[in-house]
Amino acid sequence: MTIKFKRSMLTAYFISGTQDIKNPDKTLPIVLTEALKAGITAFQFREKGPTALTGEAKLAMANRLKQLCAEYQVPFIIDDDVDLAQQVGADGIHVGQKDQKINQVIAAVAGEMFVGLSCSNLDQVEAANRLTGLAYIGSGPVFPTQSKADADPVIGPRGLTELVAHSNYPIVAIGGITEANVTELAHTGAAGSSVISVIAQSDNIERTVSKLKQVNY
Ligand code: TZP
Ligand code: MG
Repeated sequence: MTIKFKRSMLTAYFISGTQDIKNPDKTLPIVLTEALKAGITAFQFREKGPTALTGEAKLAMANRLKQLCAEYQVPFIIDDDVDLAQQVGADGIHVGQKDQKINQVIAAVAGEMFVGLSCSNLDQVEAANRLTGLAYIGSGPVFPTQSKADADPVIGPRGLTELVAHSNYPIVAIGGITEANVTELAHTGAAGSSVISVIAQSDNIERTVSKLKQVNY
């Protein structure tokens, strides 16, 4: 049984691949388990870069992470890999503007899982408004990020507010969000925040997740 999309899933959305775990004493399943215990509301498996798992190892990791999410009834989302998402029965798939065409992705997974799309400017949000079958949008980077080499220009909380105002879909903020600056997202109208490093490299995941969940959007 896949989990259906709800806006509240975007409140504290953790994104990670094995490349994002820098502490040699931790693994992605360990960090994810801590994050699930702390109350994250969604998880995206985003395996990228020169150390990325591939083939059977990526499949095995995806199955393990999906099982952990299922134990906490938290949606398991795969970044940019429709085949893998279908193989493991993911709850959602997330794609960027440079990934497989969004229309094709929506058609391929219709009725099977929900779809999220990255939009970093008004043109992209307006194009997304013309689609049917999209669940949510991810927008940013709101702040400078170390986690994505080819990130688009920083949009800031004001840019985020503008995109939210024009979007037909709930928007989750992304990029450079920390325990300190997440409060700047209050009153932007975003549905929540999505983060990599602030959880993947946290010294106290329980505290980090609770800070992310305190914001009054
Ligand atoms: N897309 C825009 S910024 C970003 C992605 C995937 C990276 C977010 O990572 P962090 O560590 O939360 O800044
Ligand atoms: Mg991508």
